[in-house]
Amino acid sequence: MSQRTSFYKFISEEQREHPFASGKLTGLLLEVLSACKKIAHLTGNGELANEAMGSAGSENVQGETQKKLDILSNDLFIESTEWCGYLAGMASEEMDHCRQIPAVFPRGRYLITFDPLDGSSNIDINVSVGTIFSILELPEGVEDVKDEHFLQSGAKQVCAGYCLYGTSTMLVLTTGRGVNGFTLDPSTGDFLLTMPDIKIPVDTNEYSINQSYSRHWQPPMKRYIDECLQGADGPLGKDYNMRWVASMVADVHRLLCRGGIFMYPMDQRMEAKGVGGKLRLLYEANPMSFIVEQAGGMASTGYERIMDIEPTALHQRVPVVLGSSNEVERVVGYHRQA
Ligand code: P6P
Repeated sequence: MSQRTSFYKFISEEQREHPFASGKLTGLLLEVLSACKKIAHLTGNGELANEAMGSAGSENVQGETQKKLDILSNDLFIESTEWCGYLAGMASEEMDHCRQIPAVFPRGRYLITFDPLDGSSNIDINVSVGTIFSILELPEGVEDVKDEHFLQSGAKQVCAGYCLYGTSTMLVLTTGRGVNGFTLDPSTGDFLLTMPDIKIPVDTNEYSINQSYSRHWQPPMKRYIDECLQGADGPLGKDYNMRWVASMVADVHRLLCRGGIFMYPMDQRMEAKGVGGKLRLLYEANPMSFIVEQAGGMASTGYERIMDIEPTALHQRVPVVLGSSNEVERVVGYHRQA
């Protein structure tokens, strides 16, 4: 029998350390995990479930082609959590507007934003994808939940996490007291503590960016990547390695495990379109920033701390530079100098 700590035991012990904890967050997280297990099963079938593969023939609010699994995962997440009585409303990458919990279910005081299947463009090539989620509190005195109630800075998050559907299924979570990783034991369905108290190394020589867009980057980003490419003979005095999975959950998980810097910067294409970046603030940048900061890393747009941004729209996009703190500091310094 495994001697490892189950997620339920871990979160119950954490809850006991909060004298005023009601157990509502624990209850919500258990249903979020139930949703993630179902999504893990769905994505794990791959081509065997080919009715679930391929395009759904629709686009989401971002103008991105929706995969059938995007929509199936979104619906699974809603069905698994909306009934639990701890939520007031939900907002997803796959839904134009927020969804208030239907009156048929009891309503709680938590809000959840989520990307049900981040990196879904990788599904057809069997590369890791994941679910990202962020939990906020419904503002005092609000009864009818609207999009505006989700527009809270990342500093207001109560909890953030992701589930990575990779060679194993892993949950990584923070409630503001550090970051812990749990691996799904397929034989029991339990998430077991396998990466306690994750800390990101402050230095790195591994960067993660989609280099094919380099001609569009702003000067500070061009300067940094050029210096990385100069290696040990250049101003940074060391050789760098590059990784780009094109699945944020996978790229961020790697830097949590061994350090690194992940960047999806602003570029001229986005400026021309008047959008703030590629990645979405409420359900990609903010939850990942909370996790990275709680693991001792740093998360910036290049110009400001991501978790300080006051959101103005549900699907707002921002530039992202996050990971090993000394490396992020350097990139932020280049932006400031510019
Ligand atoms: P590109 C996936 O679609 C995503 O939102 C992130 O998970 C990932 O980091 C990024 O977009 C990949 O973008 O332009 O390289 O395809």
